[in-house]
Amino acid sequence: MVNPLRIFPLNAYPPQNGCVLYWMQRDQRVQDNWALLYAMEKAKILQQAVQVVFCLSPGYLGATIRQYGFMLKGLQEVEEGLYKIGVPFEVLLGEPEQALPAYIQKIKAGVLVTDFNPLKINLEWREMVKTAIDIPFVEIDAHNILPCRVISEKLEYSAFTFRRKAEKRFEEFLTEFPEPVKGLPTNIPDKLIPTDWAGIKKSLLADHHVPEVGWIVPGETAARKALTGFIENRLSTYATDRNFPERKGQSDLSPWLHFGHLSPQRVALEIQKSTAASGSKKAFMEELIIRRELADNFCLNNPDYDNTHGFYSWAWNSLNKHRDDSREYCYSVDQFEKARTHDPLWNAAQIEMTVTGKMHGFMRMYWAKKILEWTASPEEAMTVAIYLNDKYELDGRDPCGYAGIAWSIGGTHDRPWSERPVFGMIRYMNYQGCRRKFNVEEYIRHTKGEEHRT
Ligand code: FAD
Ligand code: FO1
Repeated sequence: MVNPLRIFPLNAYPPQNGCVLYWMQRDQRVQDNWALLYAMEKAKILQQAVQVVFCLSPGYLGATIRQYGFMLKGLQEVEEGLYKIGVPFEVLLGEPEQALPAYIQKIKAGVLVTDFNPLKINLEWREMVKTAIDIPFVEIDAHNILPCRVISEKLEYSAFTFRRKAEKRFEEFLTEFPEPVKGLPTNIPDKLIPTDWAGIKKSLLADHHVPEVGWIVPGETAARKALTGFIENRLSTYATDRNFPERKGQSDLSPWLHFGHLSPQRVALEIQKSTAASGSKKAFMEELIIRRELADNFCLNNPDYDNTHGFYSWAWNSLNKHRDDSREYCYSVDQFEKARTHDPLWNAAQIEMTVTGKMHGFMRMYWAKKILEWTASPEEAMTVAIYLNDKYELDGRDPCGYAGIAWSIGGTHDRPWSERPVFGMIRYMNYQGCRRKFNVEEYIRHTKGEEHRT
């Protein structure tokens, strides 16, 4: 059922007599989840039960209550959904390398399955758990339509090189999901004893100053509804409207994709089935598959995805050459954070992000490039951009974010442009350019009222 090319064994231990445990990390959903489907397939062969565990790290990459609140509500729906198919779910508090091996001993798990995540912290968790267990440990790529480790064995230079490899394998991997295996042994209680979600939320160290947002409902059900709504109402105008920040032209799916409440493969399958204009379908698939999965390739193959050492040499040399150019404006992280620059357009984008937890995709490029222009060095620009992006964006702490910020500030996946002060040959964007492209006043007015996010 699960394409063997999605399966990445992490050790060579034979299965032991015990349940198949799925350590859920990135793909926090029951539907359309290759890692869960694999665990159930394995359990059927071994005639064992399946269990699911989530290790809740109290301070994950500086996440605030905005992101944790969204995630925990999604996990609550996962617990209910798993119960309906006879699969127990448990949340372990603490770092996985401490909590998980003891839990595996306690429940006598016979096989450990997890999903794929190219971020350094998740790769480190996986390596530490691997050394502490002696049962089979398998990673399943449930997040990419094209399994990241298979579609390319190296760091791809650009969307062009990645697309060449990806497009010819869509057929092979963009398949419908099978029905989950039925009739597994189960030791589920006849009444769901829910996790103490309120207690867990209180126990988090997360910064409570970044409030949760109300315009988006977490979880699988809301995500599927949003996908249907996007396809019915906005997909046909996506190719044109998505680059007009004053319009509601994007899908708004990224928070659910980031937390795995929605499978990108499900999105692609539904887009494919739709009768929307092909130009818009093509434009959307380019972002959803090529751009998004190129970001996973970038993070898996470039450990410096979050700093200037990860830049291409042309970009690094060019930024270095202009390192001492005078900056017309130079702002502190606090001035950026409080949207106190001289530029009303930049400030509007910052306010959109801090208030709604989601900045428009076009504005993210402008926003990050101005941070390069208005900080003392590319290193400081990367630190400020990642800090603000991950503190306020619902979809922060994501490969798409690290790739998007590296593209804006370090020319990653981009080409050299004509040389200029501070930017060197990094693609430049400015206020006049935005005025030529879209209705800047309308966007600024929008973010003041935030009516588009109610
Ligand atoms: P849509 O335009 O509806 O696109 C649908 C999906 O396609 C997105 O959800 C995303 O999964 C993918 N996608 C779209 N554009 C891109 C892109 N440029 N790169 C990779 N995937 C893309 N995305 C995040 O998920 N988290 C981030 O923290 C993040 N930070 C960014 C920072 C900067 C400086 C830049 C330039 C881009 C960043 N992006 C990030 C990528 C992109 O802007 C967002 O994915 C997109 O705006 C999310 O909104 P949407 O789902 O409505 O997008
Ligand atoms: N993944 C986990 O396995 N455990 C966590 O406690 C956890 C917290 C968390 C908080 C904010 C956030 O944006 C992501 C978080 N993740 C956590 C990871 C997330 O599920 C994704 O795997 C990664 O962000 C990769 O995109």
